[in-house]
Amino acid sequence: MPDSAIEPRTSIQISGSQLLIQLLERQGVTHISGIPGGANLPMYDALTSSSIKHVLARHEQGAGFIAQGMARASGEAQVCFASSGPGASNLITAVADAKLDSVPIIAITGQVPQAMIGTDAFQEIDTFGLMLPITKHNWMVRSAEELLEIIPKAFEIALSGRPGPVSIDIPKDVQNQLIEVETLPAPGKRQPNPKLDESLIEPMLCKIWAAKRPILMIGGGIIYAGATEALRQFAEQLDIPAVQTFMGLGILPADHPLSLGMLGMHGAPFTNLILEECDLVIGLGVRFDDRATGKVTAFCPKAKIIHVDIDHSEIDKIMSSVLSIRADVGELLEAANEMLESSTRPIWRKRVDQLKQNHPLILDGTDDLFRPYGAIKTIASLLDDTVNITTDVGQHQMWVAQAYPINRPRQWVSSGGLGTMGFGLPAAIGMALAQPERKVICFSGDGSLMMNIQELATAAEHNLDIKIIILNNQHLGLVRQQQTLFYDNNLSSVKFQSKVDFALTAQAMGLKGIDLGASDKPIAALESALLEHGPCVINIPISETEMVFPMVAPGGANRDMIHGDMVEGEIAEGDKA
Ligand SMILES: Cc1ncc(C[n+]2csc(CCOP(=O)(O)OP(=O)(O)O)c2C)c(N)n1
Repeated sequence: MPDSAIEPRTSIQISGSQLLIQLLERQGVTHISGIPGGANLPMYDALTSSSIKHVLARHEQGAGFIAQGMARASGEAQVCFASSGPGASNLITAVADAKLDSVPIIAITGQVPQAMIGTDAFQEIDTFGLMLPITKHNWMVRSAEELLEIIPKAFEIALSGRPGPVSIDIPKDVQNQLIEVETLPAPGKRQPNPKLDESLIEPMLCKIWAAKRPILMIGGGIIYAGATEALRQFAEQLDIPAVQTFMGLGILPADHPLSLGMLGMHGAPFTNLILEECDLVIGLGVRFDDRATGKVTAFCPKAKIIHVDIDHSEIDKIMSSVLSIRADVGELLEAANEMLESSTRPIWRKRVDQLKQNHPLILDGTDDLFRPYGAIKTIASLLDDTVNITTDVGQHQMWVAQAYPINRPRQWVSSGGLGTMGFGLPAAIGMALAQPERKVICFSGDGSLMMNIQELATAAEHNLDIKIIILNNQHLGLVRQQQTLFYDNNLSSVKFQSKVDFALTAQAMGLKGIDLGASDKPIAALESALLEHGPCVINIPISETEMVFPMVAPGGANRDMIHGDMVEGEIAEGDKA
C-alpha cells in the first residue's frame, strides 16, 4: 500500500495503562505472568481487552521465574507484573537472579500515586531504589507520555549487548492519566553490537596456532549469541577440546568428541586436571565465575588467557588476559571461521584422552532408580533430546548437571549465578508456556520445591506438560554435605523433621502426584507418568547420605577436589571451615 493510502491515525484519549498494554502488544508480548493488587489495578483493567494472555502466578517470585523460563527458552524479553509494596519486593529475587544469569525480563510494578510517594503510604516501597543495583536499567515513570519512550527502550536495553533485566515502576496516577496519542513508537529491538575489531582476529588465531595445549572454555554467552554452530565449527577446525561452564551446558552435545563436560566445583576430575596442564585458555562468552575457576590464583596455572565477551566490564575482571576482544562471540567466531586453517593436535588430544581414561567422572549407582545417578539416567533413557530440563538448587542440581545428557542449547535452564532455591518449578512453567510442544522435566529437591510449591496450582491450571521429579532425601542435602565435609559432620538444621507427602500435596493442588517409593513397579510407573501429557509430581526417595562428588571446597583450588573415596583424614585441614 503506498504511503499516501495510509489513513492518518485519529488521535484518541487513552489511559496510561491502556497505552502500556498497547505498547506491550506491539512488542509481540504473548504472555504476562503476575499478580494484581491495589497499585496495578488499572493495568489489569486494560489487560482484559488485550490479546495478551495473563498467567496468574501464586506468588510474585513465581511470576518472575515464569517470565525467566519463557525468556531463557525463547531468547526474547518477557514481562512480569506485580503490585506495589510486597508485590514488588516479592519480585526482587527473580530479578536479581536474571541479572546474574543475563536473562532479559521486564518487571513492571504498580506504585502508589505520585502525590503519596514518600509518605509511607499503604503498600509503598522504594521499588526504584531496590531494583537499582539488580537491573541493567530502571525507571520510575512520571507521566503517561513517558511510556511512549520508556517501553520500547526497556526492550532495547534488556535485549541488547549482554541481556538482562530492567524494571519499570508506574505510579497509579500515571496509569490512570488520560492522554492523546497520535502515533505509537516503533517497537524496541535488540541493537546491533559494537563493530567487531577484525584486526584482532589474526593475532588471536596466531596465539591459538602457536599454543601446544589449548582449551576452549565456553559459556552462556555463546548460547545467548546463538553461536553454537559457529563454535562447533571453530573447535572442530582447530581440533581444540572444550570445557563448558554450568551456563554453557548444551553448547556441544554431551558425547561430542571435543566435549570435556563441565569444569569447576563439581566438574569431572579429568576436566579440572586438563586445565592444570593446558597452556592457553580461550574463554568465549564466560565470566570466570568462582564456581568454575575455584581459587583464582590456582586456576590454569600454566595457561595464558584469551577472553572474548560482549560485556567489557567482564574483561580482566577476574582473570588477566593476554588478548581480549569485546565482541558478540557469534560475530567473532563467524569472522574467525572464514580465516581458519584447520589444524590437528594429536599429542595434546592423546594426553587429554589419557587424563579422561585415568580420571573419569564416577557415577555411582546408575543401575538403581533410588540412587541419584540411577534416577537421572533412567529418566534420560526414557526420553529424548526434545525435552527441556530445569532444576532447583542443591545436590540434585549438580547431579543433573553431571549426569543428564544436555545436547542442545537452551535445553538446560538452571539458576547459575544466584543459585536460587525455588527456581525450578516456575521456570519450568515458563518454558512450557514458551514451547508447549516440548515436555519439561524439572529436577528438584524436597527443600527447593517447598520454596515455590504454590506454583503447582499454576501448572495444574494451565495443564502444562511438566514433570517435577523430587530427589527426596528429607534434608537440605547440599548443606548437609558441606556440614559433613567441612564442619566435622556437625549437622545443624538440615533435616526436615516432619515428612511432607508430595504426591498428596500435588493431588490437592489439582495435578497428578505419585510416589515411586510406594510403587510395586516403580520403573513402569515412572515411564507412564513421564510419557503421558500433563503436570505430574514424581517423588523418588533417596538416602540422605548420598553426596555429590567430586567437590572443590569453597575457596579451594580445583586441583584439590575431594573425591567420594577419600577418607576423613585426606580432606585438607585448610578445606575445613
Ligand atoms: C533461596 C535459597 N536459600 C538458601 C539457599 C542455600 N542452599 C543451597 S542448597 C540448599 C539445600 C537444598 O536442598 P534441596 O532442595 O532439598 O536439595 P538437595 O541438596 O537435597 O538435593 C540450601 C539451603 C539457597 N541456595 N537458596
